[in-house]
Amino acid sequence: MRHVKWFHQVLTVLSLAALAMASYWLAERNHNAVHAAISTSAPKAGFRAELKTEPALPRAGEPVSLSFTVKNGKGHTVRFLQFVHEKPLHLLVVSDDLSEFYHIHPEMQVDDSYSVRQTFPYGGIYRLYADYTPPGYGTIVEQFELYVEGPERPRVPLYADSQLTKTTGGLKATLSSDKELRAGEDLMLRFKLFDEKTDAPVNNLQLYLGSLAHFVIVGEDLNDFIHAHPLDAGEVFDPSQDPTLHLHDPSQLTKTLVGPSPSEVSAHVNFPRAGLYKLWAQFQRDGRIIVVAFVLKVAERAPKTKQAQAASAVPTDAIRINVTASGYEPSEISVKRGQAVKLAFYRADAQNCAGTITFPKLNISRQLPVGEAVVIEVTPTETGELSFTCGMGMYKGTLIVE
Ligand SMILES: [Cu+2]
Repeated sequence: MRHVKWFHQVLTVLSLAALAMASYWLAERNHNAVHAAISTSAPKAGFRAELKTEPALPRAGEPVSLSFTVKNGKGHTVRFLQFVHEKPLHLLVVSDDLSEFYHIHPEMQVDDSYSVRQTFPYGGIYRLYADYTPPGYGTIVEQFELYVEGPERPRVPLYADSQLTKTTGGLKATLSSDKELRAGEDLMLRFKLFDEKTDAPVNNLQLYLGSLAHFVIVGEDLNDFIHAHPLDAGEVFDPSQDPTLHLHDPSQLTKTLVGPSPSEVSAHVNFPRAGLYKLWAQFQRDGRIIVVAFVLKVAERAPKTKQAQAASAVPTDAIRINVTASGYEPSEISVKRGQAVKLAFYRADAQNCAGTITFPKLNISRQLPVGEAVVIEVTPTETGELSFTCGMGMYKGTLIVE
């Protein structure tokens, strides 16, 4: 009899332990599921994108829906995102060793989210960069870390390329820079493109999402992200500008190049810090997207000369306007009609188009070198709004003249 009692006690203890372990396992699994996608960036201009994945815990080799819902500072869903480069949202995805790269486009859904299906080939950590533009605001890039369950592949170590000519997809690309690759410098990266077979300069590039190329650059710690585009695309036919065409479907509004393409494309880039960066250059040719990747080593910032220190100083009687990755801060300034006002634009880091400032109504256009305070003096003659924008009209600011 005593044995039976002892046996029951052991059984109870064992089943309690099993129960505890099962609930711990379940909690752990649920914990992982809920947190498969973690946002790694702060809200910008009050906007925040929420990422939901379906299934909640993505598995390698199985399709997963990535859904983004953009909310404004009041927590309201932003339904319509501005079409930039022909898409409302650009999603750049890299594996955490930077050996995998995807550039995909979530589309608007009936629930006002933006969703795209993706299949991750391997398990592990991926970094997602959601690049979107709320109407009337500058471009915002939010980062997410995504954990994918499943077999992982060996990590690919990151080494700087010793030679900067790569051949892929029938295209030979040579990368050069107008200056030594140094952090904080305004650099012009140039890509010379040749046909792999003939070695002749290419002349049949096509526009990809309205641009001759897309450059995506990610720093080795995954936090630094640059999405750059060539400034000049040559002569472009834009159906949305042709009044004889009554086209409303965005897919019919694709811009096309007129005539042969240039064989060189270049873009302004500024690396925020020293270290290794991987650059993916995307070109379109014969209807195919060709991705050429380079690993670049960026040197430390040049020590600031006395002259540079002086140039970066903002005069005491000027209004300082910081030019950052998400636009102008402040973006609205109240001024008095008939009174001269000094505006000191200071660009600490660079996004492509923020290198120029324009006051269209005043016919003012100035370059904004990184690290230099550029003072523009205006005397508004009329009350109302006086707008200023970046070179491509993506960043906007307003002088409220009273
Ligand atoms: Cu895109």
